[in-house]
Amino acid sequence: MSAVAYEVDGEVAVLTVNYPPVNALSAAVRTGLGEGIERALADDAVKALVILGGGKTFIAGADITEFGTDKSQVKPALKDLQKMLETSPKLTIAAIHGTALGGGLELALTCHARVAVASAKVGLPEVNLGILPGAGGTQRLPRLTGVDVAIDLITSGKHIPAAKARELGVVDAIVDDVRSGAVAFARESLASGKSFVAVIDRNEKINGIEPSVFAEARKTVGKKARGKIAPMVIIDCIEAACTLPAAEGLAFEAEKFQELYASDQRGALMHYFFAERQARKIPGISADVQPRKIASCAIIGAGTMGGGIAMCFANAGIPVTLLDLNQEALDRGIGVVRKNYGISVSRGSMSQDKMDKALSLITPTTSYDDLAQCDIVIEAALERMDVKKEIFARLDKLMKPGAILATNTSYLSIDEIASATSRPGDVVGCHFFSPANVMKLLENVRSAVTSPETIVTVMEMGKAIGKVPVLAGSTEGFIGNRMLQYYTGEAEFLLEQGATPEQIDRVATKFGMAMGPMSMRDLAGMDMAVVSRKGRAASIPAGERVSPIVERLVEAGRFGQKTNKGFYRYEGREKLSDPETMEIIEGVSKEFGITRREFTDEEVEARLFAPLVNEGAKEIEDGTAIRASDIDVAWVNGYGFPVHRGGPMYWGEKYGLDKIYQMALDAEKRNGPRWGPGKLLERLAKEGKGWKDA
Ligand code: T1G
Repeated sequence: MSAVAYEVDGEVAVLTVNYPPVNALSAAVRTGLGEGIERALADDAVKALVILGGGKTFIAGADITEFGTDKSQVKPALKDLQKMLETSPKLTIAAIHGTALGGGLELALTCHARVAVASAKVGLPEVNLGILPGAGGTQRLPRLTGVDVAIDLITSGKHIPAAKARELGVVDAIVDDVRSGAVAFARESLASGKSFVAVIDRNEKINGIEPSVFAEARKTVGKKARGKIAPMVIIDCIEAACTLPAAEGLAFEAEKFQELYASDQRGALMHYFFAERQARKIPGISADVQPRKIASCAIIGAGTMGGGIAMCFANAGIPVTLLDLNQEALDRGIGVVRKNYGISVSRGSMSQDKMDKALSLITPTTSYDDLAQCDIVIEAALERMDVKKEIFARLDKLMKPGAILATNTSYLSIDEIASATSRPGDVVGCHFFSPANVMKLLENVRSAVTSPETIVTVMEMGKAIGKVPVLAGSTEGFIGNRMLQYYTGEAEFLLEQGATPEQIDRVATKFGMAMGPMSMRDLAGMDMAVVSRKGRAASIPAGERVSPIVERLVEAGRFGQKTNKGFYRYEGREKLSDPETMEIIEGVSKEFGITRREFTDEEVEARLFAPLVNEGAKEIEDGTAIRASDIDVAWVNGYGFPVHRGGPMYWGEKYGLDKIYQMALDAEKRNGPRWGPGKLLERLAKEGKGWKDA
């Protein structure tokens, strides 16, 4: 059966793509479309063609799963279909619902017109895969929207709603029903004898563009790109659209597409695309385990985390009851939420009525009784086991049967917290990352007895509130923080041995991290780090040590940004080096009899990131992480690891697991037993294998 259904409705041929889940332009779809278009063009009774997506969406792009396979070479190619449509003597209409993305939108741009239902979205998100719209997107979109909008849309990959697309001229009409609206649009256009100019032949918006427009764009986009190469090449292509004849512009784009396709970044970004979706698949839980409905949420603790988590649910339209026993803390918490929303509104990233609606969904209370009927309660109180067990014992008695009892703890044992209740199967960790309303990662943490239904529920919930969920086992620090201690620990050892905070942070940010480890310490506040390190001192084996640099800085009153000095000195937003920091660091080197030396940036980079890979391998070994790619998803979304390097495990495999293994042996000698390699890494390194063989 063809992947494209063909029907004739009066004088209009309707081609419906049926290739779930997203009607990607697979070989089957391209074949079906080619046959359908030829059939319509050959039928004299047919005066117009409508191309439609069956199921939930229009065409969401080329079929990424076919990339690099023979199927991607099967004719007709997308460009052949585009040529048939763009030169068609008969009217061609793209009828859009769901999302028209990438090659899907590029196909639509070669139709004479595009109609969409109001809920539809369009976009060219290829940049997120490390490539660019290689079927004319960089040449046709600017001809409709103008250069500035096209640069913003294509370098960001964002999806825009149908109304905005209509305003920009990407869509010609908004219709109520995608199919009948498109057929009616075709009939009206035929009846009125309306003529359409092919998008590729419209030049009024790309003529006479000053070169400074592109120079300016390279500056602004370059800052946000943080080492990604595709955005800059996209600007080159859009500039070519403005400076070259159409055919040459298309050829230029095709050449640049191939260059990007061959890049390491494309490999890493495609790895990440599938990794994020794979993370939602939990082995051992059958597909018929249904998630419980989460239509209401309770949060305990109106501090920074509790308020941020409340915003996540309110933004998703889920009513939240926010509890704090202390009215003043509750008022402060609600005040912070209101301020955060206000900032979004003033920045234009949120409308006033969206803010008002979200705020109306958050109900503050000081009474536990108000939580009883909520579908999930998330505890975001003090990071102390005794406090958490007391709260969970109380929730156990209070919450309705079937409610999910979740804790936002960042490293405490879920099993132990669950032991305070009579329903341990309903207890789970839902670890959000600060600021919770911004950071995408939701680290769901299961105990040994968390039920499959509870797991499926919080994984679905994560996606529903716009997070990227990853499931972790409950070892100390779960997936992310357990690895983080080795990254920050090695950074501090490097400081003792001769590196400087400036060098370490420069190497980390050049690698693509959102922020270097020393700056991260200053932002988070080192006084807090000293408290939690005291709490975890028991887990440091005898004979091993942690660098005391952080403690020494705190003793000197250098907590970080909150005291205007930490590793750096802060004057307003200015971050400055401070000789006092080096005195403290050199004092520690002396105290431990360490002779300081110079480090190359390459050595600092390897020393910073290799321990992440080593500990990640141990997490796969002990089941804390289901798969290496889950660790990549956690670090990209929770710790600012550069997505164009695929994640720490992807990077480590490319760097060479044999080299990582050797570095772990060296670190073991230097820092102690916890730093040595695990059995899995040793096996993979010695066998020359990768994570798929884990
Ligand atoms: N090709 C193949 N499979 C795809 C796919 C695609 N383009 N998009 C999604 N899937 C799979 C996905 O792996 C998952 O599979 C299932 O569909 C549901 O996805 C020539 C060269 C469309 C907004 O980048 O943004 O066109 O895990 O969980 O949340 O210039 O999927 O179920 O087995 O994400 O409802 C450009 C990428 C391609 C769009 C739907 N297009 N996809 O979101 O579902 S390159 C894209 C998305 C290109 C041209 C270039 C989202 C979505 P499984 P999902 P969702």
